[in-house]
Amino acid sequence: MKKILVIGAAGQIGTDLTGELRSRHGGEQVVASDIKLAPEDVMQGGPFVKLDAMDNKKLEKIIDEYGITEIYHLAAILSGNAEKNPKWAWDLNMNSLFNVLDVSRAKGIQKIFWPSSMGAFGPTTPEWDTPQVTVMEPTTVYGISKLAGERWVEYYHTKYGMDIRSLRYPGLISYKTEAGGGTTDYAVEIFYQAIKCGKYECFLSEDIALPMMFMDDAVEATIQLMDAPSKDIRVRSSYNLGGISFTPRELADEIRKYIPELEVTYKPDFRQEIAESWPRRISDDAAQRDWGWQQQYDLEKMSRVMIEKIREKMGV
Ligand code: NAD
Ligand code: AKB
Repeated sequence: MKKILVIGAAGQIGTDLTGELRSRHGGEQVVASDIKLAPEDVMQGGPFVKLDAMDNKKLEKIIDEYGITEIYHLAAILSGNAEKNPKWAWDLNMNSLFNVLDVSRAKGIQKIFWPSSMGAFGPTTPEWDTPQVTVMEPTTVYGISKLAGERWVEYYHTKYGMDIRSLRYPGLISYKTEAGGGTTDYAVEIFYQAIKCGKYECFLSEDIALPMMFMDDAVEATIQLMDAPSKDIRVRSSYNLGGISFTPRELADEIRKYIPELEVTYKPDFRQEIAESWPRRISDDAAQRDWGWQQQYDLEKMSRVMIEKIREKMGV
């Protein structure tokens, strides 16, 4: 029987993904782990263990103790935080991946999920409808670590026959857990600020389009990729996911349909340069072709659910 370990389960993706995996496989089948304690529902919904993803001995112990067969390795330092401390981010992003790959190889783990990002692209990548295979010259430490990670997961698959699967997520938008220090965080923060006080100061310019995705789509894509027959997985680095492309101004206009008084000011900081180095819109033709990927949320549907759920959460 499948027994799953989620590493980084307290984060933005981890909280949603752990919940969904538990509802599909049963709470006891999914062990959540993180270096810090997770939100209440993750702590209560099944086993939780403290784990530093760099600690190979503890990882081995957890795999043995729980009979783990699959690992979702989500722990990482995101783009904005990584630029503040590049060596630390490189160390965690790369060495936690090596740790998971090497321990998994030794323990015969059947399947691994590790996320890449649109951050693996760079300023020389075609910025509109970015294809699956293209120029990749990232200029951020985060992007460099994701591109290197993509090459390594393909290497471990080719050399050691390991079943590792990966997605290049766009910026993810969700209401359960705050975004974790990335360049696309504005698209989560703006909803909270709009509902809380009707004002938001955006750290990107109003006209920079970026690919984004609602969390339900991202979780569905992740599970669909992991459930696909191995013969259908033809990309062993990381699959593009397209998402929805919009600018901060377009998102603000959409939110104003619910909160007409919303005032947004724009004060671009160091993250503007990161955003400018990423694609404007990404093609996920390969994911559609290989394992039938179809996203469900557009800007309108995503914004409606975000407003409704955050209002509910804040009791407004
Ligand atoms: P997050 O920052 O919200 O969560 C990461 C989690 O990892 C945190 O709970 C943190 O406590 C944990 N962590 C940090 N160091 C750890 C360590 N040493 N050991 C164990 N846990 C540790 O990030 P997220 O948004 O949930 O992203 C998860 C993954 O998805 C990352 O690899 C990220 O690069 C990738 N990704 C995220 C997005 C996005 O928009 N959220 C987009 C593209 C890719
Ligand atoms: C970030 O902005 O760093 C992340 C990502 C797109 O990888 N949200």
